[in-house]
Amino acid sequence: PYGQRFKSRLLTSDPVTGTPSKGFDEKAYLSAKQLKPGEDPYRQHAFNQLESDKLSPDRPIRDTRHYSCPSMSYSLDLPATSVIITFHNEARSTLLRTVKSVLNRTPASLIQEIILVDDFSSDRECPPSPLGDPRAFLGLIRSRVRGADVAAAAILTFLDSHCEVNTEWLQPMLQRVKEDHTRVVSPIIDVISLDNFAYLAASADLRGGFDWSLHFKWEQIPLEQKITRTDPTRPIRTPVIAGGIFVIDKAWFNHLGKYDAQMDIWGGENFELSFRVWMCGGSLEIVPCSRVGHVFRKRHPYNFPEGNALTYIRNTKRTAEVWMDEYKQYYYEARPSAIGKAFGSVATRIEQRKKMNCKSFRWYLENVYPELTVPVKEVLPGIIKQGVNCLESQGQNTAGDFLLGMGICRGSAKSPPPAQAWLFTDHLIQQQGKCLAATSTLMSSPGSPVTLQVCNPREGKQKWRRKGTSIQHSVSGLCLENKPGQLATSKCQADAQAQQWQLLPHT
Ligand code: UD2
Ligand code: MN
Repeated sequence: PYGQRFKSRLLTSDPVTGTPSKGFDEKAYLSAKQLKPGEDPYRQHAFNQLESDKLSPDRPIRDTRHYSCPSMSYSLDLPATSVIITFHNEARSTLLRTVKSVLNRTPASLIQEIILVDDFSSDRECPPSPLGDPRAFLGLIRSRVRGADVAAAAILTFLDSHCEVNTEWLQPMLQRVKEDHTRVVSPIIDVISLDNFAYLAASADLRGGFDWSLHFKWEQIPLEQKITRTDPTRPIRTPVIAGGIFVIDKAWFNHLGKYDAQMDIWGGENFELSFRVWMCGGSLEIVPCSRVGHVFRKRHPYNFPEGNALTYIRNTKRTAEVWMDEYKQYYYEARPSAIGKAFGSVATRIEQRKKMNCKSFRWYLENVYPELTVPVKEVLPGIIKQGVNCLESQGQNTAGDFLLGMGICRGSAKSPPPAQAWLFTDHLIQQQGKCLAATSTLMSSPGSPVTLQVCNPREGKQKWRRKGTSIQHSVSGLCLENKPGQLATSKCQADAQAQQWQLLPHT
């Protein structure tokens, strides 16, 4: 019975006895778990179950894709996938609608199977799960690994248990993974209202981001990318994925070490997987022509045996300890309650990282997520020297712009005149609240003038880093150059005199 799979139809046979069934009785399944009169419809699932129960499992939803998506064509031999849905005490109407939306909106040839992993639901009335009967909560992370391990297809597709997939949701994602098996791809996640179950289009300009406490947030794609984005069907590179809905090559998932099986219940696994994918040679992207709706909730409708805060700390702390190198200090600064908390052993995960020869977190920050600012900590006052000249501020012009130029060094490194004294913080080069900035809108094109602006630690134009004797603009990767008459960014050249800077600290 453990080998039984649902072949594009719901329960064609009893998973335990193998007896062919007369098809799946949706009505009986749904009516067995209806709300009692007067019961709070939000209590059990943290969404309005009454509204969900009213809707058909086959309800139509609006096609929310960009109008140029329907004319896209995809390979005729896309690989089939195993869809894996883990759930704990999911409402029957939402779970059934998730499964039926997949059956209704996916070509049968692309679905090898739909694997439902019942993570020890307390309301279970079904026969024992084909995956065995855990005597305790596995949590969503270990449940997904159980599902992935039995999956028969070469491609895995994960879904939450309260989703509705939209028109042609799967093809564009399978296409990307077929072209390059190291890509891990997500759809745009539309919003299904937790109050009335309306299906609402999400913005197509968002990607996954986070702060140093490892708190996930949706953020606007950087302005620079937005300006150069001419094709709205093109995938969006994302530093992290939200976690629940993605497609990954099974062999690649296994090669990368699946999930950290010592993470409990919920949370943090999306960072761990995202860092791992990027740092170990893959990439993460959001495919805008794929849309999947999801019911976003405001609270967890299930209990955490150790409490929800401690579990989140344990999971994110394991992530920080394995993947964030020296940058983990910023995680602890942002989440001091994690200091000293137990998190189990991460030895085998670190070993796995070494074996795969993964890149550093510094590499990740510089190449994948330069917009994440390192908190200002060390402040080194000093001068910035080239030959006999020093970088200096030169007042304001009549238009009110702050002027920057080179002038002969005066005083000493220890006691420079105020106009030649700079503070080098982790990212900013500043003087009395004004910061060096690559000012053109398209900062990645060489030749952008470098001037002074009022400091804003979140402004990509103002982010610099030292690289040997050069000063590199973090976002564009271009180098600060002393051009005749003005300072500008330029293609980095190790032997260019005009790009060599001595940073003499004022100690
Ligand atoms: C988001 C993700 C979710 C997961 C989580 C971080 C989306 C749309 N959702 O939270 O997939 O990555 O962030 O961990 O990106 N479940 C179990 N066992 C448990 C707890 C939950 O199987 O012990 C199931 C649950 O029924 C659901 C899925 O796991 O199908 C995700 O749980 P959620 O919906 O409560 O998480 P969500 O959407 O807030
Ligand atoms: Mn969810």
